[in-house]
Formats: sequence, structure tokens, C-alpha cells
Amino acid sequence: MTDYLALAEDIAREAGEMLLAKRPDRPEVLAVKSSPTDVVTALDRAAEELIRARIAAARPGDAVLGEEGGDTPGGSGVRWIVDPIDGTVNFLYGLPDWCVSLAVEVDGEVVAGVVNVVPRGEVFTASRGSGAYLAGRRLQCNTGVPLPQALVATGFGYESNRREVQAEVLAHVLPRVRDIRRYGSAAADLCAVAAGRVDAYYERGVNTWDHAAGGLIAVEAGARLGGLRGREPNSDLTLCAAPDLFDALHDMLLPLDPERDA
Ligand code: 2AM
Ligand code: CA
Ligand code: CA
Ligand code: CA
Repeated sequence: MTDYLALAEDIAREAGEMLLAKRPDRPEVLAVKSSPTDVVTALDRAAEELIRARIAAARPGDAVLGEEGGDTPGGSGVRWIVDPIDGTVNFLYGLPDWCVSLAVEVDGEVVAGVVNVVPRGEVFTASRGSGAYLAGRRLQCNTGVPLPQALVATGFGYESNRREVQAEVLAHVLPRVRDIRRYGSAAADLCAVAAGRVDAYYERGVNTWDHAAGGLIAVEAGARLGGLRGREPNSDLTLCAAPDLFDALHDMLLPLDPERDA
């Protein structure tokens, strides 16, 4: 059987090296996407092209889903889920929380995930059933944290029609938790849950490429990942925390079920 994790790690490291080497002092915005704040640079596209070329060379029959290049079908039952830069706004400003996120799905189940937080030199990895690791150390999320003591990471996806609802949800959450952290990369947030650097994470409207790799890393570190009312993580709100805290976070967020403005 192919060692999917080893291949994914090689590719995520190579893409990270390319991005570090080629990142200009002030990267230029190439285009805006869903809103003026939702941007893409030439290097988002170049990194995805590099990743796709490496996948095609090693495993020509595999499908690929990438944020910048969309869906490429394949016949092997294996699909790679690619976010070439998660945290593009941080990349643009020279802030250290951006990463290359790569996940491998076999028959619809994510089996391997790599999140390379390039500026920090941290490569998080997981394969299903074998734990999550950072620099050879097995990761374990925090457990037994009551909601009022929980440090909660969140993000605000850039679609402009979401902003007011995001603010409403935040106003509800902030008085009920220890504090909020907003790093700007969903994949890195999920790795922060895995490493116990935050206790929980929630965000509206993340996409498959944002959570596929980081989600497996968090789950392999003992966290639960899901949406509201047992839904899938990317259908509306994505929540991640140790199982007891997950339930408390879920119940706090349920009255704000975003279905109503979907
Ligand atoms: P990106 O940097 O790959 O675009 C910021 O809150 C997080 O949301 C980042 O992980 C960012 O990924 C992601 N994001 C950006 N635009 C988004 C959008 N329109 N909808 C949902 N998530 C988005
Ligand atoms: Ca983007
Ligand atoms: Ca992303
Ligand atoms: Ca991206």
C-alpha cells in the first residue's frame, strides 16, 4: 500500500520551501474572489500547480480537489484535497500563520493529513488510526476544560454577507469563554486544538480544503470534529474540541444555528 502520509509530507514540504523562497516582501493581490477581502496571489496558484504536478507524477490516476484549481476527477478511488496556502491574508502581510494543507482521501475517508505551517517551521501530520504528530511528538488535545475556562480559536471567512452573522455569534460566545484567538488559518487553528494551544475552535462556512487535513490531525489528537446537530463539519458551523467541551460548545452555539440565513 502506498505510504500516503510520506508522499503528502514530501509534497507539502516542497511546496512550503518554494513559497518561502519565492515570497516577495510585498506579494501582490492577483484577484479578489467572493469579496474584496477574499484574495489570491500568484503564489497560491503556483503552489497548487506544483502540488498537482507532484501528485500527477507519483500517482497519475488520483483525483484532486484544490481551492484554486477545482475538481480534477480520477479513477483510483484516491482523492487529494489541497489548500496551497491557508491563511493567504497572513501570507500577504508577512504574518506567520499560513500553511500548506494536504489531505488524502481513500473511498471518501480522509486517511492522511499534513499541515505545514511554513513560517513557523512546524509540520503537523496524522494518519487515520495512528495518531497526530509534530516534530516526532505525539499530540493530545486538552481535556476536562469547562467552557468558561476554554480558550477558543475562531475565524471569519471572507464572504461579505457573513460578516454580521459572524459578529453576532462572536458577541454571544465572548462572554461565555476564557478568551478568543483569531489566527487567520482554519487549518492551523485545527492543529492548535490538536497541540493543546487552544481548547476549541469554531468557524462558519469553512470549505473541505480548509479542514480535511487539520481535522484529521485534531481527531487523531483526541478531539471531536463536526457541525451542529450531527451535521458534517463544512455544512455550516465547524466545531472542534475534546468530546466534553465539544458538547458544551455545541449547545452554546445551537441557538445561533446559521441555517436561518443560509
Ligand atoms: P484561505 O486563506 O485559504 O482563503 C480565515 O478565517 C480562514 O477562512 C482561512 O482559513 C481562509 O482560507 C478561509 N476563507 C477564506 N475565504 C473564505 C470564504 N469565502 N469562505 C470560507 N472560508 C474562507
Ligand atoms: Ca482563499
Ligand atoms: Ca483555506
Ligand atoms: Ca487557500
